[in-house]
Amino acid sequence: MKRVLTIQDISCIGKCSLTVALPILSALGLETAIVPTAVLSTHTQFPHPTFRDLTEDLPPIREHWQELKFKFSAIYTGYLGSARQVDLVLDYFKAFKENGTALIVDPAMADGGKLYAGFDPSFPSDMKRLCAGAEIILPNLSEAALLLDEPYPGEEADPDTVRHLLKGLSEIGARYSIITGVTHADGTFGFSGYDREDDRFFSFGTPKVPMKSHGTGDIFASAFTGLYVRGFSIEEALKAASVYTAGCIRNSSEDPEHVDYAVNFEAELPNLLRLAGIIA
Ligand code: PXL
Repeated sequence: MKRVLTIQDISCIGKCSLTVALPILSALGLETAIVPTAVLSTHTQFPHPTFRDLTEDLPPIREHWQELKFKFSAIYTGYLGSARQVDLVLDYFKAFKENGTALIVDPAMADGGKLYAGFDPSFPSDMKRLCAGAEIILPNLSEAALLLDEPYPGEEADPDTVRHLLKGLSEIGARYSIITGVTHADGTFGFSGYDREDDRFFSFGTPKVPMKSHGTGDIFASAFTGLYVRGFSIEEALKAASVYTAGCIRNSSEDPEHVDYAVNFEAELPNLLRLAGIIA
């Protein structure tokens, strides 16, 4: 069984970060190692979450695993709380990167043009250092603009602006830059990407469901990571992750009991397993 490491916070209620990454990667048949960076009572879309910082646990966990010679097919990082955590995560990249270890960074820090509550305005420049060490980065439009210190282009950024942002992101260093939450010219909603080595743009979308939702970036990044590690090409993994994420949003929009702080990713796990070819 392939082993994936994911490093991000635990929001005890909120259906984001580790509480979606772990079930999604496990459902995809991958051994999932976790490094929790912090424990919050809820995600930061709720007022006044508690926050227990676990920064000082990062080095000893890494050192223990190095002694035990653990290997990982991928390291996938999400929400991180500070510049120091970025440096400590870069130490994980250095310690465990081998031929074939995919380094995937979702620079989860903003939405709607604004940094999440609690972040220092200097944090995007720290997250940029982590992106420079990755092979694949998955920012949304807000995060892409912040990483490049450019103005937020709005939810419906035009294709030229998206391509401009992708080119800028590619100069940070990752081979693949993917912007999520893009509305395409035909009205579909999905991602746009750029492969720096092949100088190639690509994009994909599904019919837009008019519902504002949280945690969908984490669902997308987790499903993408799992499908990619299972052997899907980058583009096929991105497309299937996009179809799954859109299904989660649609499921919630049709569920009269859906919560307003997250989407029904659980109900759509069978669909993810079908997309992965695990079940018929
Ligand atoms: O879904 C991204 C995310 C992850 N972790 C925490 C968050 C958020 C988004 O608000 O607050 C703690």
